[in-house]
Amino acid sequence: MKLLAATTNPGKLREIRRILQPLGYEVIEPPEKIHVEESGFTFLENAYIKAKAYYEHFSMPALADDSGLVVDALGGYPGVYSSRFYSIDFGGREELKGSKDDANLRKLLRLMEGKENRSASFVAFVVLYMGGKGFFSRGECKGVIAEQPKGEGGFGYDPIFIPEGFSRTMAELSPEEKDGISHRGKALRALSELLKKCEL
Ligand code: ITT
Repeated sequence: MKLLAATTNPGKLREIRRILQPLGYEVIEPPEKIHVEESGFTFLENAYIKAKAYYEHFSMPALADDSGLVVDALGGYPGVYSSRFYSIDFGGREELKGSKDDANLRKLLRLMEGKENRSASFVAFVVLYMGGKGFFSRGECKGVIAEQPKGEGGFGYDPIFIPEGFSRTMAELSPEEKDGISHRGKALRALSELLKKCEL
């Protein structure tokens, strides 16, 4: 089955491909960027909005992932604001020196200074939309926020997230290790099971 990856994030695209290809899906990169207003208040709403927008623009089954880091000591932030956390009012804006990912990490570490409870979860909702029909699933990976960034792998908040059962950050894990425990890995494998049951 051919699926269009409804994302502009190259880190996500790489992982969606890596996880779904061995399960028999061909993951297509969008031929052009489209702008989609993520106006939802939940991961599921935003994933649905993106999948539907790509389906309507490119006329093929579209798979969206809306995900983020949910930090307990910050009342669930950055959550749905994960990709633009540096720029929102909550906790004060962070200056954009270097990449967005760096600014997001700096802001999160600043807000976590002195916090004893460092527990957090990566959460992903994935939606496959194929016109009239849609399927979704969810995946979660629990862990803690590290004191300092470490590692070169992955993307986004990976250098400051230590998954449960590990003493390394997500950015220090091999791609196979990350996919085996990640929110995205869990959500996509669950979606694949669902599609099999529906004989799709
Ligand atoms: P698209 O909407 O185009 O897919 P995006 O990056 O804006 O790209 P989201 O709105 O879903 O996607 O934001 C997800 C953000 O959450 C992402 O930019 C990272 O900052 C963070 N994130 C999600 N999954 C992650 C992962 O596996 N490792 C590290 N950070 C992750």
